[in-house]
Amino acid sequence: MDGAMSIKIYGVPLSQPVRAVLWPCVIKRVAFSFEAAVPGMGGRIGTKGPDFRAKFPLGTVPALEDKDVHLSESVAILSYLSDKFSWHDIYPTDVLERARVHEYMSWSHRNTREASTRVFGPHVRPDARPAGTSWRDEGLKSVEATCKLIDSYWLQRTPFLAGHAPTIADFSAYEELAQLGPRFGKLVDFSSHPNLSRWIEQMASLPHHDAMHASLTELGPLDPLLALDAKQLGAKLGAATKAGTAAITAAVKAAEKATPAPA
Ligand SMILES: N[C@@H](CCC(=O)N[C@@H](CS)C(=O)NCC(=O)O)C(=O)O
Repeated sequence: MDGAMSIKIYGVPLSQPVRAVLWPCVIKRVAFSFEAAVPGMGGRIGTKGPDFRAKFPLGTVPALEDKDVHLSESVAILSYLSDKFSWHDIYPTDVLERARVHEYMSWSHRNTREASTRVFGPHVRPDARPAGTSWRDEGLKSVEATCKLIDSYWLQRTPFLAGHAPTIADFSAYEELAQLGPRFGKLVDFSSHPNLSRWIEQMASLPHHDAMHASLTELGPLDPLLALDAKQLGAKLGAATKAGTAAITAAVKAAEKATPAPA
């Protein structure tokens, strides 16, 4: 394993930016502990609780603690870890390739991210559900526009978003989009976007994919969640979180035991 066990990553497996950080960490076999921090909750393990806010005033997950370093925001965390551990393949040092990573990631905040804020989130968090019925169709329209642009711009030019191999941009984008697709939430069909469809399959074939997405597999299709009452939804989210956390913890342990990857 790479690095001392001083690194703690806070979050829950159903959070997209949390998975975008955890997945490369498991692939790269960095030693870390996965600490529960539940978005929107107070108390000892909630992002609104005083302990979490004292360390991470931005109040979001993922959050990283590395001895006296406290860092929020998935892009900042991924670039910190990549530079710290010299993960030059997933965070290229080539000036243009790195600029392409940042081009995508800067754009994604008001575009790809809406797959979660406007579609996934309201399915799993009634408190984040806008009034009326149009939110879903409007959200899905924005996801369609995002898919179209990713397909015809970045993925038309190169097999992955910033070049010929996956970078932190690809991990981030996959986590936002795949959760809605045929493998998991079953709300979006990517088949009219050939480059995006090919890319989704390539990302899904990366190591530890299934373990990192066990929470989504357990959650199942998103549509039926809208018919659940608060207790039923809570039970479903609890089961997904439990399955996801167990699979991620097992993947971290398995990676610890694996022979070191070539540098
Ligand atoms: N731009 C942030 C987004 C983080 C974010 O929105 N995380 C959500 C969970 S997916 C969260 O922590 N929300 C806190 C809350 O709802 O109170 C990143 O990439 O880290």
